[in-house]
Amino acid sequence: MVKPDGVQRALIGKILQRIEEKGFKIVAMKLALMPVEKAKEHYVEHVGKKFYQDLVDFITSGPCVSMVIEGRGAITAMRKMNGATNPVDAVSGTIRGDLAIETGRNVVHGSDSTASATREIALHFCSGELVAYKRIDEEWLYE
Ligand code: DAT
Ligand code: MG
Repeated sequence: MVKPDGVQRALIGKILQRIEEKGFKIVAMKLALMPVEKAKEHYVEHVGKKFYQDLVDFITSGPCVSMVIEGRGAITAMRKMNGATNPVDAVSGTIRGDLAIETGRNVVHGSDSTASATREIALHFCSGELVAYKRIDEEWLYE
């Protein structure tokens, strides 16, 4: 997900380019303003933490671009491509390392496990919004 800061800073294209060039397939994508109730559900694991309210306020402060990424090892690889939560710790070459400064404005979200991906996909997309298709370079991306 490209968070509201990424959308406002016109970084959608740059972020999508990294994902496409890596070889991952975008099988669903939308720009939407997240309703507060959905934001609370999205960040349910952080309920009770001191930054929770700021997180909900921020993620609902403008549109996000949500997408479903498919590819071998996509969850782990996307987390690595996103970089460490605190951009100060995110290495160069990662999205947060290259494009962000503070934890609360770290440009992207990525599901951290199969379980959270399943939960988050169901929260942000209907099953009919996921599109199965073949990319023409797949046989050059996979052995
Ligand atoms: P990530 O987004 O890398 O999965 P997370 O799930 O621990 O990180 O936290 C979700 C978001 O909450 C994170 O992207 C930014 C914010 N956040 C995390 N830890 C924070 C902290 N200590 N202070 C302020 N915001 C924080
Ligand atoms: Mg997380």
